[in-house]
This record gives sequence, structure tokens and C-alpha cells, in this order.
Amino acid sequence: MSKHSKPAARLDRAQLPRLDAHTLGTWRQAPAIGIVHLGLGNFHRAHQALLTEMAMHKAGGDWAICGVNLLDDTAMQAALAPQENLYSVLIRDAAGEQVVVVQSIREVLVLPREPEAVMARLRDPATRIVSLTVTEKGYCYDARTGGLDLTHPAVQHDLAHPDQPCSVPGLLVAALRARRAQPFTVMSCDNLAHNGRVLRQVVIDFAAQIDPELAAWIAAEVCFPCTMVDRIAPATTDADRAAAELALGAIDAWPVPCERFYQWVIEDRFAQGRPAWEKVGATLTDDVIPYELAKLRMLNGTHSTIAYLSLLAGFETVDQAIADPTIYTLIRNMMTEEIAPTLRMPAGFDVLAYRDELLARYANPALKHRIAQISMDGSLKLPPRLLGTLQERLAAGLPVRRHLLAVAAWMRCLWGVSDHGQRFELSDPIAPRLLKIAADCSNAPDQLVVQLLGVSEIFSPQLAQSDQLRVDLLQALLALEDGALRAAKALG
Ligand code: CS2
Repeated sequence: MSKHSKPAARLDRAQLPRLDAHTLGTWRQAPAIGIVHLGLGNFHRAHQALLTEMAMHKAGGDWAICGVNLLDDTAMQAALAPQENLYSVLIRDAAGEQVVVVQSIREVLVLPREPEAVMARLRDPATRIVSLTVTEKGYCYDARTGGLDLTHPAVQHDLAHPDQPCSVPGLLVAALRARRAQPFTVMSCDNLAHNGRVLRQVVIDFAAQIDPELAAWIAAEVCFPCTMVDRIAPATTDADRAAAELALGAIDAWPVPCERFYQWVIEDRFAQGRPAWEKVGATLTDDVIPYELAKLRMLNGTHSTIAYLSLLAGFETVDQAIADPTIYTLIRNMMTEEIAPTLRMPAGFDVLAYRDELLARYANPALKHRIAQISMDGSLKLPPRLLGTLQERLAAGLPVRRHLLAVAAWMRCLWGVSDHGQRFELSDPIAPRLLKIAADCSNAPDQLVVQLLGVSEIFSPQLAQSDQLRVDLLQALLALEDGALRAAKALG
């Protein structure tokens, strides 16, 4: 409901002067597009798009963004078009809400509908950075080989039709082929370990299949900086739309809620320049890997743990779960005792302060970060978030009880029934296979563990072949029969 008596109009550029208190600044001449971003979701809009705008206000540069949706989904484009691609970010903490209208996105394209327009943007020499938030699924990466998954249907399609790409590697290779005079920098902003290296490898592998000489040129000339990105940005709800309208006196069809905290650590390798992100709080460094690992294990690893235990225990949001003393204690101890000792951070990084800040962020009552959202795509999330720590510590003979409980909780969630008998479904790219295993082993937890450990996309040979792990996971799975909270409490 609007506080204005007339029905509110849609947010658009004509309203910006009136919205002075909600904008980050004005431009005499709007910046031109310099970045093509693949994967225009809430996370990008609350993080890189906002920080890029802040950097342009501070230091100039033509770094406006063309956002591309890779899937055949026009919802975001349709929502933003009447708003001239403006949208608001609802920055929330316990103290209140700040509403900021973001102006840095100048164009939104949908690849399957407008392939020529996407390719024209990528070919345009003004495009100097192509950034990505396409989620783990988008990389077509096979952790078993450490390279491109050549059996992936989208990859197979693109190898047969290299001029009509639909996959990330296929699209980047087609574009880079056209950019040999002046390649853009390719910047992954996804939650993968060594995200830039993974992306570089899948792109080179794809190119090698169609043109080995192009592959060698990409390997020699194209920069793929690694980045660590962090800001919790839940999916938008109708309540968020109402909040945006109330604050702006204009309708925003797709605002983004997020927390106040943000972090961005970027490997400083950009062949053709970059926005002055260092002026707006980003850390530019030559080694992102320690930060990436800390974030993946401490934040995302515990997020996934909270998610699977919460599905069983019946919590719907992260703040609800972390308010439970048993979950709080388990997560805090998991970070202190199991994760922190695996991290090798630069001098001055206080890992326990990082832990405490995470716990406070999880408790943010204004975010309502939904468990269902975090629990998606477990087959791709488990390895970088939980299994790396698990494998390292198992090999060193160190205790991993909370990680075992987390993995066992994911396994139990495949049965799709909470401790209170409620049914739920896990969304996952390999859900049919996982659910078939769960159904085949419905009364046989020992078989469930054996069969799931055999899914080689998830579990490395070292983990799959570990008798110790099999026994320990079975024990954790059996402990969950008494309820997730009771099992968590027993570990402390
Ligand atoms: C979350 C992340 O949905 C998830 O799996 O763990 O999206 C998390 O909120 C972000 O990585 C925070 O930066």
C-alpha cells in the first residue's frame, strides 16, 4: 500500500529528482555500457551492480551494465523494462531499512530470445569486462576431471552449434573468438573454489574442442581473475515490493532485499581496466584464494548445514534457526573447532571475529533468508562448502563430527520428510538420480550412505573409498532418527 493517495506510478528515470534521498548520485552524462553481466539475479543486483554504480560516482568511467539472463526466462526483463531498468535495493538490519535506487543497469537481454543482441554486446570493444553470477550449475564443470563436462547437454549442443551457444563456456568462447584484437576480462563472482581458474579451464577446454589455436590464445591472453563476493540477498517477496513502494512512492516490480554487510575481494588482473571498486570497499589483491576458502567454508558451509538441519527440524528462515540455542552452539563450534583451523589467512585476519560477525549476520531478523533457497543444488554446493574441510581433516585424523552431521542431514533430506512428518522437496540438477537412490534405500540407512557416497560428481574417490567415513556417516544418519535438534545437541 502506498502512503500516497493516488495509485503509485512505476519507478522510472523521470522520478529520480524526486527520489534524491534514495539515489547514490546523478550523472551529467549517463555512463555507457562497459560490463556485460551473465546471470542477472538478486545477488548481482544487490552487490556488483550497486558497488559498480558507487565506484562510477566516485571515480567516473563507462562501466554501466548490460545484464543477460541465460535461461529462457523473461520475468526480470519484463519487470525492469517499464522502470527503465531502475530498481531498488532494500538494505536491512535490526536498526531499520535504507532504500537505494540503482541506476547502473542500462540494458537487460535474454539470451535464448535475443542471441544476436547478446553477441553484439559481447563483440563490442566497449565491453571490457564480462562478469558472471550463474551459480555452480552454470559452469558445466566436472570436478572429477577438473575440467569441462563434455557430456553436459548444453555443452554438447554448443559443440555441435558453436554459433548458437546456450552454455556459459560456449557463449564465452564464441564471443572471445570475435574479440581477438582486444579481449575482455572474464570475472566469475560465483561461490566456487578458485572460481576464476575453474572458469578459465572450462572455457579453454571448450575452445580446444573446436579450435586448439583459439584455446592457446585464450590461455595466453585472456584474464580470468578470481573473486570472493559476499552479501546475503534473499529472494524477493510481496512484502519487499510493498516496502519499496512505501519508501519510494513508486512501484518497483522487483526490488532486492539484502543485509548492510558486503565484501568483495578481487584478484587485480584486468587487461582493459576496471571500475574503481577499491574506492567503495572492495579489496584488490593478488591472492583471493584464502578469502574465498574462508567464505566458502565458514559462511556457505555453515549456511548449508543450517539449511539441511532446519528442513528436518522445521525452521523456515536462517534467523529462526540460529535463534535456537542448539543450532547456534553447533554452528559456532563447527566454525571454531572444525573450519577455522583449516584456514591459512593473511596476517591480521581475525578468524574468530569473522565467525562472530557471521553469527550476527545470520541473526538479522529483517532478512528472512529462506532455508528452502539455501538448500537448493546440494550436489554442487556440498563439495566446495563442506567436503573440502571434511576430506582435509579426515586425512589428518582430526575430528569432523559436525561436518558429518551436516552431510548426513543432507542425505536424510533426500527422503523428503521433516522430523514433524512434513513433506518437502529438494531442488537439484541431479535430483532424479538422488531421489531414486533415496527411494531404493527407504528403509536402509546403511545402503543410503553407500549409494550416495558412490555419486562421483559429489564425493571424491578418497571420500567414497573411506570405510571410516561410511561408518561415521551412518552413525550420524542414525542419530538424526531421534530428530535433528537432538542429534545436534548431542554434539554441541
Ligand atoms: C547461500 C548464499 O543460497 C546459498 O546457498 O549460502 O547465497 C549466500 O547467501 C551468499 O553466498 C552470501 O554471500
